[in-house]
Amino acid sequence: MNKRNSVKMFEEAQKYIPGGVNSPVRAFKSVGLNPVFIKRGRGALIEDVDGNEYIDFVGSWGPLLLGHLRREVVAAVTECLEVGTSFGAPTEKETILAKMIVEAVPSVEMVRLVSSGTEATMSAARLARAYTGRKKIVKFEGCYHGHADMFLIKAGSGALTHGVPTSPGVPEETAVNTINAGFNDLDGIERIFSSLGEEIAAVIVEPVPGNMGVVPPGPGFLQGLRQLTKRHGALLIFDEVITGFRLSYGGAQELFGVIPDLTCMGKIIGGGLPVGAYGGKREIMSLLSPSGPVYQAGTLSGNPLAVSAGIATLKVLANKDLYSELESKSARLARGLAEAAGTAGRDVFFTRVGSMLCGFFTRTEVVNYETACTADTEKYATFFKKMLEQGIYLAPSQFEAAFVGQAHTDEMIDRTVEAALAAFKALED
Ligand code: HOZ
Repeated sequence: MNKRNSVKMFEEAQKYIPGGVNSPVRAFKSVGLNPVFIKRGRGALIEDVDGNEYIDFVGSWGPLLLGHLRREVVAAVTECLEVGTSFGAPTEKETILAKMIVEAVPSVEMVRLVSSGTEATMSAARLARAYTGRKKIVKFEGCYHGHADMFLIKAGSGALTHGVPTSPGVPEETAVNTINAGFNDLDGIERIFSSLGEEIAAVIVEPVPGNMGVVPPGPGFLQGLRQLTKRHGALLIFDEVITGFRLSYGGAQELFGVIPDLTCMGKIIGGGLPVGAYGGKREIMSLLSPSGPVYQAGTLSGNPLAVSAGIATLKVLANKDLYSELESKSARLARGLAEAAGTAGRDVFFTRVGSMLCGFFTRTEVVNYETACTADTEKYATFFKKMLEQGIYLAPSQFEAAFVGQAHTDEMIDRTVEAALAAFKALED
């Protein structure tokens, strides 16, 4: 496989951009390669700058549920480009998108649009602290809620991939107000509440963590969090930046029937353009400036381009048949991969919730951060490389999800399974 142009571009990028990438997860460092530079995408396919084509299971890390260059999204963005890209003043489209989110997501009565998932989570935490008058935030080891200081403690995603789950630069004074709990461990969190209950402003959780690989919540776990937080006067925040509009039109909260107080979103609601949002009960959201005293702002918040792409995407997703098609395609892929690993005699623990999948190179059942960390990352690196060589673009890290999208065809899924069989067979014991 020719990678000459990617190599050249990466060399140049490293001179001006730290590590040559603008977000660490894009580097192929943990799989021992240089990243491929992408030239274009269409549907579920991407092409690199050397003309190699790949079936894309990263989908820009989640936003592209409808694939690259989806017709309706391109049309909406093009139309917007012709009338103006940003005004720093309200536009009607912001209300249209906000209304669509309110109608879709069970917990959301009001929503504030921002520009990234990180902004959404850090603002939701501020709001929770203001509402409860308490300081401490409980999060789960291996969950990733963007890169605000308070969340970069035992975090997942690139932080875990690159071996620094707790980032230097986070002041101790900040860290003392973040409490880490074990995902899927209700007893542990009950203990935390019995000793610090009065001080906890909120529990924030990815209802289906997708940043330490994919880890399904065990039966009753999310329900238990809901009951505990209610009992102790703390808020429950769902970080649905990945799961929102992916696991169902109403997100993970609709799928699991658990309604948080606040919900953070991003990715899909921007249709591939930069966006974030947080929303929840009117009583809480009304505390936000200018209707209340809690400050949060942004020059490009709710910018017309991202909002247009988001509206176009949600309009397509509102056809709920799409979710059952996604489910059957994802099940086909999961089944095929498990059979391929079995045929090749490899120990891989597969997880899947809807169109989020992961294969952990371990015999251990993965239920939390600790068990996710039993995965053999070197084996994953070899597997990744062999898949890439066969034209399959997976996340360059064991601790990320593979995303199935609407543009993946059965033929592409079957081709991926065939490639995986060859890759599993080629792994050394
Ligand atoms: N949640 C994404 C990765 N797990 C974020 C993408 C990024 O950090 O660039």
